[in-house]
This record gives sequence, C-alpha cells and structure tokens, in this order.
Amino acid sequence: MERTLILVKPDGVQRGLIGDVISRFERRGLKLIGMKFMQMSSSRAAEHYAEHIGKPFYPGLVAYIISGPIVAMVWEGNDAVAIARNTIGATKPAESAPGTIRGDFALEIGRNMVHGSDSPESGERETAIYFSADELVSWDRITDTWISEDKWE
Ligand code: IDP
Ligand code: MG
Repeated sequence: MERTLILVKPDGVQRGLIGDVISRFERRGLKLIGMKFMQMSSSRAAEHYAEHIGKPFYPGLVAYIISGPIVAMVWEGNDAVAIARNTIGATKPAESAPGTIRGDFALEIGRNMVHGSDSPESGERETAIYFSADELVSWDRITDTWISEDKWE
C-alpha cells in the first residue's frame, strides 16, 4: 500500500489549522497510520530537504520549518502520494485551486502550510526520517470496504 509523509508546517500549527488539515485527508479516505507533534531539528530539516540544498530559498526554508512545532503524519491508501498532492494543491498558493489546502489557507510559497511527498519513493524515504517501523500502526478500518473496492471480499 502506498504511503505519503505529510507535515503540518509551523504556520499551520501556529494558526490553529492542524484539525482542518487532518480533516481533509480523513474525509478524502486516506488512512492515518502514524502521527507526531514535534519540534523539527536542523539536522532532520537538512535530511528532509536534501534535494533543495544550495538553492536560493534553502536557508529561508530551513529557518521556516524549524521555527516552531510541526505535526508529522503518514497516510496510506491506493495512490496516496498523488491523492495527497492534489488535496494539498500547487507549491505556489497563487496557483493552488480553491478547495485545496494551500488554495484555501495560504498566500505565499514560503508559508504554504503543508508538506506532502512527491513520489512513492519519497514517501518511503521521508517516512523513515520521522518514524521507526514500530511507530506505524497497521489497522483495519470499519469503512475500508466502502472506500476501496479491493477491500471488498
Ligand atoms: P512542494 O512542497 O510542493 O513539494 P518543493 O519544490 O519540493 O515544493 O519545495 C519545498 C518547499 O520549499 C515548498 O513547499 C516551499 O515551502 C519552499 N519553497 C520552494 N520554492 C520556494 C521559493 O522559490 N521561495 C520560497 N520558498 C520556496
Ligand atoms: Mg517537494
């Protein structure tokens, strides 16, 4: 089953929007299998954003992501990565459609509320940065058969 690593970034936490973010993914039908409220360290930020090291926005991005507590979550489902990315909206809030998280709650790329993995491989890599295997919960959800055709037996 595909997994995606989602962060509610410090602006989302400070603005009291954790619940709104979680609701979007819950209502979409993805299944929560791990969650932590935590302070991001510089070293974890560097590991998470390794692909952006050296870019002009990188120092500001790290300062932003370590500026206050975050919520880290792992959500599971068929096509979880693509589903979460289109629930989140485009990287630039000015290009995010209304109804997406960034399209409803954000104005600027440097304060865009949430992170979502960009591929199944990133989902696995990023999950391992925040969670050990025993911190992820495999569980049966009573609604699974109404959300996934392949759970119908
Ligand atoms: P994504 O979060 O939609 O996957 P990425 O291109 O992976 O977007 O960039 C990671 C994060 O870095 C963005 O979500 C945003 O917070 C920040 N970022 C990206 N490009 C810029 C920029 O040009 N200025 C300021 N921040 C940026
Ligand atoms: Mg990205």
